[in-house]
Amino acid sequence: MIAANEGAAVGIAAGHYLASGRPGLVYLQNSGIGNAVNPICSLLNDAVYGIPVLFVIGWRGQPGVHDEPQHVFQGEVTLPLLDVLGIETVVLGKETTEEELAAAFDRFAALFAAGRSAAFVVEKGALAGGLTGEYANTHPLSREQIVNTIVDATRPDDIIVSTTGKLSRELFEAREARGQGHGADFLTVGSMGHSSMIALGIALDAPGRRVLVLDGDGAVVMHTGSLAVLGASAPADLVHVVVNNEAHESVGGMPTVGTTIDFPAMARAFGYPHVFSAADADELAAVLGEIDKLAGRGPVFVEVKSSIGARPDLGRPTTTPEENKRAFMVHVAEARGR
Ligand SMILES: Cc1ncc(C[n+]2csc(CCOP(=O)(O)OP(=O)(O)O)c2C)c(N)n1
Repeated sequence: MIAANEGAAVGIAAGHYLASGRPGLVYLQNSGIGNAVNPICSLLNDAVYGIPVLFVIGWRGQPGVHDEPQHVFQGEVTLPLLDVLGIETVVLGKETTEEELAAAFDRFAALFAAGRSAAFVVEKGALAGGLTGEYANTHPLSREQIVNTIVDATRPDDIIVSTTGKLSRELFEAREARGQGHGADFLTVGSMGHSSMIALGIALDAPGRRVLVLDGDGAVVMHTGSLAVLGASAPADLVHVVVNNEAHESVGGMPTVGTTIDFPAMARAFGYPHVFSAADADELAAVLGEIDKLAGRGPVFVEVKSSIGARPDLGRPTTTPEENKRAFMVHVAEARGR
């Protein structure tokens, strides 16, 4: 079962234990430990209910293994963090033997019997195989085409906040291809699900500036409550675009509940006064034209349906997050002074 976020997964596993007496297994990337901290401390811990869960945690940013900047610190603190959270860990690597694995399961079984949780922390490449499913839908536009179309429809003063995953990489490449520089874009390389709130913070402090959020369906599902706050805050020049490919494409394409959500109805319910949905290039062009006429009357919500996939040779930002922050702050300040 694919949860809305890692804390929600802990909730499902806890419910499973309460109903069956058997510990649930929660599989996550270490980026999501933060989302799980609250239910680990105040639900699972044996000072509270003592509900056992087996965590299987992918270790991005393991010290000594090169990884992207958003994984470096999280990778460094993964084992100490789990220790502080009272979760015993066993690291699984390519060299882990069957005997070591069996011993770990014995140890974990004893912990579970005592209402404690435990984690396998999985090094890169330790699990053979991988996901075999092929994920696809019938939407004609790729996420990269959508990003390029939106970039071409923006004005020099516009601010873009883009979501975690390949969308931000595609935005970076779109700017490179146009020789435009990257100052207008805040690439939310980590902090999945928070780009719309970063944009809200910017919009409240930079009134009159158009702020576009380029979000993902998985990211929106992860922290949907934020959209209610955005709708209620009513930033007049914020345009919230959700590229809905019905999948966590950036990390393997596993499905989200993007197919079952009526995003336009949701946005209306959350108080966005102008709501659109586009499923192909013509519809997207028409919607972007409409949005131009709505200056100062937002927030505007746009769902754009997207196929699942990315270019195999898609690059990564060649500037650091720190450089991105500095250039972005200059862009926001300069345009504010105009
Ligand atoms: C809290 C957290 N959990 C998991 C991840 C790993 N992760 C990075 S991108 C991504 C998928 C994002 O899905 P979506 O927003 O639908 O965008 P798509 O990749 O489909 O463009 C995931 C799960 C993360 N970075 N942070």
